[in-house]
Amino acid sequence: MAKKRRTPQEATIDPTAQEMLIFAEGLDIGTAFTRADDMAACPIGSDGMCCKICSMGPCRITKDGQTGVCGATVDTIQARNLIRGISAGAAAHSDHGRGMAFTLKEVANGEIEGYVIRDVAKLRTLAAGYDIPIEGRSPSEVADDLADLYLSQFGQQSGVVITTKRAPEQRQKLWEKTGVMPRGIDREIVECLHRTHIGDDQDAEHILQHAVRTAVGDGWGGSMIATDISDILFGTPAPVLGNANLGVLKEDYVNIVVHGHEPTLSEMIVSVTQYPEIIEYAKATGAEGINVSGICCTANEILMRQGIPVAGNFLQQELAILTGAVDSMVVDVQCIMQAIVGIAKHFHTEIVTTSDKVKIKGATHIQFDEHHAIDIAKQIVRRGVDNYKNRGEVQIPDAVQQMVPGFSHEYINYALGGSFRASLRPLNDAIMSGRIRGVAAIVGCNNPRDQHDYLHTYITKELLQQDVLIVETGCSAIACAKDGLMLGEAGIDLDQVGPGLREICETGGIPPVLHMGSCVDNSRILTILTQVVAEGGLGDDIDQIPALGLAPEWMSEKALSIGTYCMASGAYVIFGGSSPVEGKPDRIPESGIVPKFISEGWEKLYGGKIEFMADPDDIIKASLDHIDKKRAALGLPEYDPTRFGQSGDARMLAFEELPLAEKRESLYGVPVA
Ligand code: NFS
Repeated sequence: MAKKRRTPQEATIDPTAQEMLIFAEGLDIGTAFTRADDMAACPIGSDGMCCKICSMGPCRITKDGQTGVCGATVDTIQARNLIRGISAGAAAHSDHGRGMAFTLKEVANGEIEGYVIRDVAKLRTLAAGYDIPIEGRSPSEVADDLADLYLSQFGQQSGVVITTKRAPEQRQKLWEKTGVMPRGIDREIVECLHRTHIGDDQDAEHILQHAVRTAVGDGWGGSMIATDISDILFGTPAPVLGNANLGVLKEDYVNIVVHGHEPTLSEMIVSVTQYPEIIEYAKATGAEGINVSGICCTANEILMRQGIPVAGNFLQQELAILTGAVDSMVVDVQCIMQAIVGIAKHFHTEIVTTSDKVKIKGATHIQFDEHHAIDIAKQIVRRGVDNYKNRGEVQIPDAVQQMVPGFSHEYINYALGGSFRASLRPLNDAIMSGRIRGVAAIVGCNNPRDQHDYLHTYITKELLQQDVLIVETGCSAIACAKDGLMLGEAGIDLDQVGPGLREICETGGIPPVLHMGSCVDNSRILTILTQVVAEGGLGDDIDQIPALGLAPEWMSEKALSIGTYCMASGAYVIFGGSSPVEGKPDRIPESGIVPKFISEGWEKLYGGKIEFMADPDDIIKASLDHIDKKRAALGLPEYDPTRFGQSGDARMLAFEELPLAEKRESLYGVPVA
């Protein structure tokens, strides 16, 4: 029997998404929301208790004591399923990093058009950190060496992935001791597949140890390399004004939506849409111009650096097409639903695939090649312009939210410390005094099995009121941007944030929720945590900081890899929803081994742990308990919001309201007539 479908209001909290879901229903067009309603998740697979790695199966464990045909126990099966997910996530991030490293190499050698080294200072700082000579050398020479060094990390067979040296020293020692220091980024991913082939590693803890090693190679390797090089080539983000939600689509303009993850093509598309000849070309068709916007992490990449508007997060890719206003949706890699091609058939939208790794049947493929980046970007944009005339009726929701993204770790240092003493000292001090109770990184996807954006925004708002500073990336960041939480004003609104956090937001002129970028940019969060440790006063390793990571609406394997490397770095990580290795411990006790191991077992080894929680209030409580526990362990004062909120703008505003005589008295200390 088909499950009951949710109403649009039950499916999403975003009014633009609700509007488009009602519109879709009227046209009898299905979306991820309705498909999720119509298809119940497989109960055995969703507990991680189905093994299909060989053709003796698939084997499904439904009873206590049962094993696979080969004799694999349920914990082995769960561990294998989990590590395969983690390795796929690590592969996706790291392959993105590899692509960036190739681009840097080609830019350094003058082999490709359109790209330049935009952040020479970051290039030199990073290179110097690896003992690459920088004095008296051109940026191209330095970049060539850095690209070689980074490229070698993927195929390295032995030794240590060099970027892990950027972790706190204690952490590196711990990884060495526990045998999870990655040797080469690719090597660990390949080994995941080897170990999980039939007849290999059959000890759940041993399998999962390698999952940790692989994930560290992602966060402190592939992802970090991706972020470093994106900053070098496209600029290190600093705050810009941006806009978010489906209302950024413009009725009178050619709308080109870029979707996926890599900045390489989208940056070129943004660039060519500013060429006079291309603008003229668009105007000749009767459009006012060209409007580029983004979905998912490609959106985050160009938003962070150029303020290009975000049309929406993961669950809005289909909804953008439903507006009828998207002339071209240009996709690269990752998080692209096959369903967009089917939806596009109801409208004039052309889906253009561009990566040699991603083709979708029914889409137009225009192979992107960096050697001809400008020409190909122009070709893609012109096609979008040509398609404008085929538009039918449009229905663009009238909702746009302003936001201020662009909080790279470099900028956060500057925002807190000023240009001459860029430093995280004020952040550490604020945590130590209790003005900031702790820090939560809220990251990750949307999942149509949850109410779209609800968990991201609800948990964020509740933690803000408890003086928890929030940093975000990925689709979580887009959810909170749409909800107005990424504006300076949000930081001074006492209904939104606690009194201590408000003082910090006022002083730094920052929003209470800091957009730190795309999902590979979670590596920025690792860097900040390392700098917090180095700054002093909050312990000597990441696991001592009153901080944690949350992925409330996760769905992708990349999220599993992110959660695992954050855990390995010492963080408590809470995923929302159900665990992919939930098991049925009440009926099948052995299926509780893996869930317990990734929580308590990993905590003993790494100081971080992974848990899955369905109830948002449980997530909030666990987060605050964790922060308070870490504060107590550091000997910091207990969190007490009544001590704060009297400084800065609050005091000024109260002063403004005083009668004149009292104002004078408060200024001069004695009554003044
Ligand atoms: Ni992250 Fe970014 Fe979004 Fe999830 Fe997909 S876009 S890389 S995986 S869905 S946050």
